[in-house]
Amino acid sequence: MNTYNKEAFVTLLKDKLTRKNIKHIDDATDQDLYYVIASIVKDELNPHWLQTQDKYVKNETREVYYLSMEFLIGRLMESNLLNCGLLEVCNEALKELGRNPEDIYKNEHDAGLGNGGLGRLAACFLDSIASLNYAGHGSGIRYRYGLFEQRIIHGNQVELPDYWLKEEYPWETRKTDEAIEVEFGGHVQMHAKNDGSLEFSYHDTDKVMAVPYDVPVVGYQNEVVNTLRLWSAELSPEESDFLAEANGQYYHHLDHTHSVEQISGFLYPDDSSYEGKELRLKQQFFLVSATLQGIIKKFKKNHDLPLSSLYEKVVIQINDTHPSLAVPELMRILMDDEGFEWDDAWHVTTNVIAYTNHTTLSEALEKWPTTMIQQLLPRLYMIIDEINERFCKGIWFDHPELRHEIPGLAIIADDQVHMARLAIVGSFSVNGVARIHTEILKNKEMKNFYTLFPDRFNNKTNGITHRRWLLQVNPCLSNAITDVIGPQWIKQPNKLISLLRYSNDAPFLEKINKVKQSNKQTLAKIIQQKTGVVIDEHSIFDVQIKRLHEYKRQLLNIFHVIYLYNELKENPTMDITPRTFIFAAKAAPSYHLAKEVIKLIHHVASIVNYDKTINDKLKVIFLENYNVSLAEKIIPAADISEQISTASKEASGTGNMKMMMNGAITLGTLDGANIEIKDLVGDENIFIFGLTAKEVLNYYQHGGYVAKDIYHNDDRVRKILDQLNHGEFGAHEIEFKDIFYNILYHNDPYFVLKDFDPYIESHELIERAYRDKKYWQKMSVTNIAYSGKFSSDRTIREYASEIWKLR
Ligand code: 26V
Repeated sequence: MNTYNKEAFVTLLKDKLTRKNIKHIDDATDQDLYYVIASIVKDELNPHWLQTQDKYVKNETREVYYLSMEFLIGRLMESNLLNCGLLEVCNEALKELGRNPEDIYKNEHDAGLGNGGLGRLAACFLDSIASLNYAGHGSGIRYRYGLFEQRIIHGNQVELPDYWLKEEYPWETRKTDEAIEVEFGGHVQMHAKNDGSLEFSYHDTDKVMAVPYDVPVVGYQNEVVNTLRLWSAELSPEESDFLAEANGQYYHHLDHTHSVEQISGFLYPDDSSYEGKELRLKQQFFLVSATLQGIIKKFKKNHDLPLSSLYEKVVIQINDTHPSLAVPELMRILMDDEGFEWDDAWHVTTNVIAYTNHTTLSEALEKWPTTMIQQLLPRLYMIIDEINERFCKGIWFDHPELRHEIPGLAIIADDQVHMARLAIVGSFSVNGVARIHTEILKNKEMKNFYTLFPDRFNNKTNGITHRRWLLQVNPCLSNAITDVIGPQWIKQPNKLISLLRYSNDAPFLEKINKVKQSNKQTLAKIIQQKTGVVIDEHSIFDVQIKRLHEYKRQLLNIFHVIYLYNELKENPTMDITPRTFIFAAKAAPSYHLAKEVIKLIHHVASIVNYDKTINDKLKVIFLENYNVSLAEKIIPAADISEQISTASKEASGTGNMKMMMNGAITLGTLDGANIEIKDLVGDENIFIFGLTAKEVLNYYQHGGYVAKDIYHNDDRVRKILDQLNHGEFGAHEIEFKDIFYNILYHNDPYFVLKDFDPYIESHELIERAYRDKKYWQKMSVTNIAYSGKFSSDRTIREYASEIWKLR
């Protein structure tokens, strides 16, 4: 893509600095340089951005729109530099100027427009779509506040607002001329037309402008630049004028402006339990309506085709049910604005929309109260009602064997709209995100829908972009790999498999080991800076980084730490390999038990880390404010990747893939994509323990598990729980009664005690394995070698060929 060498880049930097900042290089702050480099990158990519869009128009290319309430893109500078082919030269130039690239890149605010896995997946997908030369775009919301910033005060999580737009965000371009009006509320009038058909019009609606801000999505050195379009809510000029004219209404004006701007005000931070909050519903409709209207406008402009063939040129993938109002909204536009009959509109809609499910946790399933949709979106409610009527009638007549199942299938039931049901009925594809997850959807959670629509269901195992999660975050490992197998793996990650030939190659293993050691050293420094705790760089770095949820079982992890500590206290000379347990996790602000677990981890850390009698054999680290940038520092340094969810609960996981790709060994349950990792690397290159999904589901269905029995029979477990209950742990007197009660009196809903013993056993195996350096390094290389399958390039190819039908 580019032709700069170091000298030319230095000249360019200086030149830009003169023009933009009127400064000499020696006076430039890190921030000045950050913006100057961003401007160089934009000069480089903008022409390609325009060309890419022109090419799609000229070739009338079929395009995919990835609709998502979340895009957890993190920082873009390094990845844009990398994909433009400028990363190396820019780093060299900066070093030549005596500047540290990292200090400069960190001036970008980490864009946290997502909660966790689902939002990061969307970001990885965009990277792969562009890098594989597919025509695809993201569509989301430009939240003024991203996911809260986490601070820990006396072990407690405190949330601070994340005002990420405080400084200019260089990657976005406002497109005022492409703003779109979105209408809420009002009332619907029906008129009979001459031919007897009905016409619908809306009155007294609240109008909101959706203003797009476009962010470039740069393909890897292929001159493709796609678009991530983020919508911002503003008062429409018409409303503004109207309000301004109304005398004495100044405060009403302010108030109204405020309530409109609230729509893109903040990202909802709770990904664990669904709450029927009206503002969240407004956000969803805002995203969906603006996107669909925009798509149709563009279709009419660029194609000389009737709208009835929309599905030949456009496919819309909805990321979970959050954008599932796309189904009734597309119906509305086609019927009310474009004059389609129901059946024709339905044919188009159900051939355009495809739905991805990301969870089977019932607490997270979206169900909106009918009254709320009726009030906020009266016309959409009528359409949903009609879809439901037709769907239920269809079952009644065409599937009499399922008649008694209708209450569990109906889109509207118990005065609620079941969004997953709406999404399934209104789309042509329904996919899960890992093999086991899709099987659970087909055979359990969505069994009856699977009976009705067997061809609709399919699996697309998640992936991660190896460009960010290996090339960018672990350049030394990348170079070591390229040195032995050549650079083809960068464009074809499956080629990483050639590393198997080096899994016994002593010099290569030594090199890999050196890289890991140096990454661990770097992380140790960061840990010391952030927490003051000095850790042993040669200890096992045991990492669990993800949102805090009961089902992810950070509690099981910290119980094991307490157990080890208790053992060491009894036997201080015990010969164990030193361990560093590293946690990072945000809890939803209202998730009480999750916050208690954070507090417990800190409490354990405060005792273990300062207890001289255990000779620094154990350290517990909690890094606050987990986000993409922090993940980028931790992952290259991990030895053990903790993926210990209660089997059946973690749809896929993607952190598991990131750590595998960086040479960590998975310690995991047979859940999500862990199973597919195990199938590839084999039992001897992974540590698997615990209940299977089948066993878990069986316990839920038939009972038979009594947590108290384990408490009474296992001294190790009883000791830990009593320590929590009585505040006897260490010298401090902090109790964790809620955790204690949840386990013993709510019968340990996530099987922490049940899996405790096999978990301890696996840790013992790990300890032994780690002592044999060669053996460990071989495992590590084997994991890297097989990780190519988990590049999101593979995932996106599958979406493109099997669902999107892109060329
Ligand atoms: C749920 C909710 C519930 C209601 C309000 C707001 C909100 C926001 C986000 C979510 C997300 C729940 C689903 C989710 O994040 N699933 C995760 O998706 C990952 C990507 O497919 C997958 O790797 C994880 O296993 C899965 O938990």
